[in-house]
Amino acid sequence: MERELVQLSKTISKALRHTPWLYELELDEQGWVGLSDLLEAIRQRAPHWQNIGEAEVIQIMLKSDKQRFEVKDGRIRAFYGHSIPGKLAKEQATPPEILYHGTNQNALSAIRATGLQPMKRQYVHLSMDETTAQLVAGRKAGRTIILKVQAGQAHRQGLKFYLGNEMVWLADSIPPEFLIEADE
Ligand code: HQG
Repeated sequence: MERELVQLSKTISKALRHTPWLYELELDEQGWVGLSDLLEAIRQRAPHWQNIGEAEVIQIMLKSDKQRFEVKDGRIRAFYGHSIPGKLAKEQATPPEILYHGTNQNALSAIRATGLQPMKRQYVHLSMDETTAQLVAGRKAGRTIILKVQAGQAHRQGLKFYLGNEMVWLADSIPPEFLIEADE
């Protein structure tokens, strides 16, 4: 994706996941804001964004490697990744038997002790396949660690799982007994 669109995508992520108040936006309990309100806020952000419209947002959604945003009925929201205070309501669902989490060596001993925690975000993020987990882990410094998450078993024992997008599942936390280190 062109640099300009990547920059725009990052700004939209900030507005919809982390600091909507800096854009004078208020997310509803499922994370939606009016698309025109978002566009207005972005246009005011920088002179070269004065003509940004729905077309550019759609372009980002089509061209991006990840499905980050959802547009529906004149509204837009981020599928996952939120850090704002006030946990958003996500749709509960039955996860696949196995999910994956990509992390790094530095986090491993804490994860072994306390399980996967959401840290700065609202939810723990889990990947549908190992390749995606590798990409997630690759964003961080340190040796990559891929954890297999026994999601089916955890769900049967009462843990809640939520839909992010087609590749990302969410959970409140994952206790260590449901985690398998890949080379075990
Ligand atoms: C680690 C990106 C210590 C966890 C990605 C991770 C994803 C712990 C880090 C999405 C821990 C949090 C989210 C514990 C977990 N002690 N560290 N108990 N439990 N951790 O960035 O999952 O490009 O908040 O392993 O692709 O890496 O933004 O979460 O390393 O889908 O659209 O704490 O963000 O998508 O890091 O990534 P993050 P994540 P976007």
